[in-house]
Amino acid sequence: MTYDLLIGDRSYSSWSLRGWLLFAKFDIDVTVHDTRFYIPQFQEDLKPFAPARTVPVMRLPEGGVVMDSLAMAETLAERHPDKTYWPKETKARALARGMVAEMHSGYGALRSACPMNLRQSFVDFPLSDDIAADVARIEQLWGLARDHATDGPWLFGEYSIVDAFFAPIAARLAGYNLPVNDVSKRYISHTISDPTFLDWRRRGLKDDPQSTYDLPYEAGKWPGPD
Ligand SMILES: N[C@@H](CCC(=O)N[C@@H](CS)C(=O)NCC(=O)O)C(=O)O
Repeated sequence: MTYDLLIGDRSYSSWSLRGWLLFAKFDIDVTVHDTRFYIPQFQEDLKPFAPARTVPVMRLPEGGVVMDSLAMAETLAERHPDKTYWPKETKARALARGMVAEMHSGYGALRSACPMNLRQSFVDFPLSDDIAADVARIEQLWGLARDHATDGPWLFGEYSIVDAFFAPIAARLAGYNLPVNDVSKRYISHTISDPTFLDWRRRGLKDDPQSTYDLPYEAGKWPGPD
């Protein structure tokens, strides 16, 4: 028996990407169930995962539903102590938990103006002060994380929950062509070139696009590898 995971549109569902990375990057067996937004079937697909109302949501192999990406992350970390879901070192782990919590509840300006869209970039997206403030805060935290990093290219060196949670942020910074410093550029490039991310993105490209995510900016090619 494996976990079951329900996810939404791979090109657009940032929370689904986070939830899926929690399995894919840590080599945890899972049966993935796909649904799509803006179709009546979405509500039907959610029913076996009651009481969840959003994706991602997972079911434990023994039964029991865990909704919400943050609850999923904590549950998987608790159930798989052999995997380095959180950084091992105490101070790094404290910062990592705070970063994930802040990501989960924060960066509203960036998230609402720049919905994740892995199909294309927006070359002339206008940067507002609110979005610039979110980006500055994210870069501050990424810099602090790198100060704690062990060997490795991820925020704390080795891949952790923090990287799963910031992957869609990295994709937004790249896709909306937002100005970032060199540390961020390297991290973003690493994130959107990672084979696991590429696998997710390629599968999403096979779906029909959702016009809801069209925005009135000049569209360009996706900035990462295909
Ligand atoms: N706090 C939730 C957010 C989940 C969420 O908003 N999911 C979106 C997709 S990215 C969704 O299911 N939207 C469909 C709806 O609200 O009907 C989490 O961390 O999992």
